Amino acid sequence: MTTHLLPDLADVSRRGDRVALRFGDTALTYRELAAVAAGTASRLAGLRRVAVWATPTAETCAAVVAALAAGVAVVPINPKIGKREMSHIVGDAEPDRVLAAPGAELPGELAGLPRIDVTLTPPAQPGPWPAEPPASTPAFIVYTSGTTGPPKGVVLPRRALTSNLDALAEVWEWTADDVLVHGLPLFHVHGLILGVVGPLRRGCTLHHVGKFSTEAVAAELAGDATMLFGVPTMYHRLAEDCAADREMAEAIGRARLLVSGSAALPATEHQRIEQLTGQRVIERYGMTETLMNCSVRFSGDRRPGTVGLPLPGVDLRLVDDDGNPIPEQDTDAVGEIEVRGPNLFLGYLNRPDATAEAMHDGWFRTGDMARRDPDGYVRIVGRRATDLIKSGGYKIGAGEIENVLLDHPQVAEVAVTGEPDPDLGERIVAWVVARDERPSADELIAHVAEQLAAHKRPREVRFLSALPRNDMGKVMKRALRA
Ligand code: MLC
Ligand code: AMP
Repeated sequence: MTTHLLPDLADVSRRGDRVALRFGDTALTYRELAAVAAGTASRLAGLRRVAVWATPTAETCAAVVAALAAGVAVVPINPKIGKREMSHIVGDAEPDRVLAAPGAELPGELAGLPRIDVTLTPPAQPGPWPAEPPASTPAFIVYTSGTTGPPKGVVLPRRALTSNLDALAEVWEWTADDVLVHGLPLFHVHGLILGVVGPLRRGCTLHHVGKFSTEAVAAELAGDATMLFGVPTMYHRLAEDCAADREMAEAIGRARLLVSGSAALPATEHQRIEQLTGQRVIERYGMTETLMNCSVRFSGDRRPGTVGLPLPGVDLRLVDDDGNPIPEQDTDAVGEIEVRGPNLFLGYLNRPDATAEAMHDGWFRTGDMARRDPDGYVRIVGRRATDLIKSGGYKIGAGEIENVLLDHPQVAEVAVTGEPDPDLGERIVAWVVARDERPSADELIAHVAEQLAAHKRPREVRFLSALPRNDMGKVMKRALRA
């Protein structure tokens, strides 16, 4: 028997008339989505990978489902991507086609690829759903920032999706009766794999609000939505607005499940949401390379500041600085999290060196530091690399921004750091030593905005006469932050 990645789309006799997706006024049932996707899938047969212009729309979901049906890997593209990232991704992934909504204007190299417009009109005679590809077939190539250099393409096989989404369903008691709401972007694991493939695999309904707003998600939870997915910045904004709006707090309180991830949810925020809405947020911990590793169970103790237990099927250990495993009973020790299981990626595209470096005796090195509570709950306490910034739930490599700023003719030296921010978790700060003529902060921010995605722009630029360096000449970023 084949296990389909998307059983309710492969066989619409199961739940065909149920709404699969709703974006604003646009809704598609399982039957309609299956017909639209099968039509596009027939045009993708035999291709290796396709880029998808990942606007928050039903067309993006239809394009992704079509590629998954055809067994063709999806490279989701942030529609606010900058020029430099675009050149890198198109050159590195070499997509055979680009899939986009009709009328969407594609920039740069993407516009040069053969294009397939994805419409929501089902073909007159929808073809059959293609046979299920092997579980090891790449499903997605998601680009993620490292500490230095351009983003790396994380190749995720179908088995990572099926095993991980089923593990989440088990621990969250997530069923076809749920209605998920979120306003996450559709070019990362959180919004796209958990937030779109997740509900479609469960046979439940997704209501996507387009651009996130507290009002939009509250309106859905006041209606028939049962679950909310968000990053801590979204929960921070919900807490702020619920404090001023009783009706909003009541709407959020009606949810069956509020899930936070992609960055640490501060314990104070967890407690504030509980006080305002009566709901305790469930925190889960994941990564592009591993999908989800840990979560608090639906029926478990929702303690603030922890990401709960490893998911079924995921092996997790903490290792010390020498790479030796720390015994589970040692609840004082802090170590790096390493994981193993069917949830892992296949490797970084075209980067066997980086893939090998990320592995340790068959375990994936996450770079996240944690300790364990006596009952095994994992508490993330920090990150190994100071050059990785998490802002609004986006991972941003300091080196990528530094390289762009160094290309500016008036920048002599630069260091980029993340500073604590009550809304974004961390905000990007650029420390700049100017040449003879000092550019304005706005000019430098605009320079970054042209080359990189919008969320990689520094929020602040601070000018210095010299950067603090150690005896080796290396910039001491901790001294800057202090
Ligand atoms: C940014 N902007 C600036 C600026 N920096 N404008 C002027 N000067 C600057 N320095 C602009 C942006 O272009 C945007 O414009 C607006 O300001 C806000 O930028 P933003 O960074 O997008 O923030 P905001 O719109 O406030 O959105 C907050 C947010 C968003 C939480 C909605 O950060 C978000 O969607 N985060 C989700 C990230 C995510 O999905 N991560 C998952 C990774 S997967 P405009 O025009 O757009 O308003 C992963 C694995 C796992 O981590 O475990 O899940
Ligand atoms: P990304 O590479 O964008 O997938 O980001 C993955 C990183 O996000 C992880 O390595 C963690 O540092 C961070 N992260 C994700 N979820 C959590 C969480 N619940 N708590 C703390 N950090 C998290």
